[in-house]
Amino acid sequence: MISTDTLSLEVTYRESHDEGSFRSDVLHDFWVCLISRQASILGRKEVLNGRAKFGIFGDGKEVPQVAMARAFKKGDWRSGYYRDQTFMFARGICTLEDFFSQLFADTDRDPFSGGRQMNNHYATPLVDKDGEWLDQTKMYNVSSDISCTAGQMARALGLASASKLYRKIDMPSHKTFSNQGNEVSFVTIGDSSTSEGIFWETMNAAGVMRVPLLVAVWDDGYGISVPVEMQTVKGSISKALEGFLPDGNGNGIMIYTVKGWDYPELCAAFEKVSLKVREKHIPALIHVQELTQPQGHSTSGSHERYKTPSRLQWEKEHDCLVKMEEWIIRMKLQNKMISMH
Ligand SMILES: Cc1ncc(C[n+]2csc(CCOP(=O)(O)OP(=O)(O)O)c2C)c(N)n1
Ligand SMILES: [Mg+2]
Repeated sequence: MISTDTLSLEVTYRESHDEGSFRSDVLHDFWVCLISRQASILGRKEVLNGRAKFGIFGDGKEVPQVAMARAFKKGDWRSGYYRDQTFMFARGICTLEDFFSQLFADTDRDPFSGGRQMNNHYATPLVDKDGEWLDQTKMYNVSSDISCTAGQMARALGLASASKLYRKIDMPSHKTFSNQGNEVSFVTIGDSSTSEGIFWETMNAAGVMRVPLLVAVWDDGYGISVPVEMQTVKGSISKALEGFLPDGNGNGIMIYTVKGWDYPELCAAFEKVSLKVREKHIPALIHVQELTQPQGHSTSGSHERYKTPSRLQWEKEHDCLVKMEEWIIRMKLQNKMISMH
């Protein structure tokens, strides 16, 4: 276990930032992204130096996650997978100490699974220490992550269905579970995991049942070593899903595409789409494209072995932190920032 003294920087989303200026919001988000990247880099080192058994990290997926965190309100649910540390930092549900405690399987300090889960597997409690229900309408809720890819889909659908029922049926004794169905169930999934059966079953059921489900696909072009063209029809999940687009009566799934390095577009997309999902209970999918894996898939391999030199170069240039920094400078929003990546 590394000393927590060196990790006292708690990455906590400050509620006051909602009212703050655009500039300080942007710089705050960028700061969270930079801290998160350093956590990924340090995490990999800890594993390769033999101090932790395995690591899988969210590097290359930071920017869309600060955007998603802005749209994620108290009462909402996230059901996701192992890339989401930046979202967790941004929403203040995970500190660096929590993050590394789970990496080191620390049974006393890992708040998500007591050292039982792989790293980057999150959860929030449903009950207090006396076994009484917590008020989920006042919390940022995370259903327990599991390692089988796409397994998060069915749970996200169940949570979205619950909100639909709570809007339809008034249950005064259940006020701590739902604010009259005004929650959004956010689910994150990788591009290659969208090939799994449960992804398609969930999309179909969500469209049929018209539930408040928002699917975010983190598309980094690979499922470990398999490129997306060999995994997804037409090489694009948003293209493959075109038949799901809503008809004139709002039956179907709203589908949007956005580049994973485009901070202002990502913020706008998550804000606008989540508002529609929340109000109208029409499910949506945001296909977040052109993401990267600066350190490869996990600590069990090196992507230099299967990605071409030109792909590796493209990833360097399209790293979402590089792109966000370029945009900050173009917009003249920078402070005395120290580039950490
Ligand atoms: C059901 C299941 N099959 C296979 C695996 C092994 N596995 C872990 S991650 C992964 C690739 C996932 O790729 P993608 O969905 O694109 O997410 P990324 O890691 O690229 O963000 C695979 C095949 C698994 N964990 N669960
Ligand atoms: Mg992928």
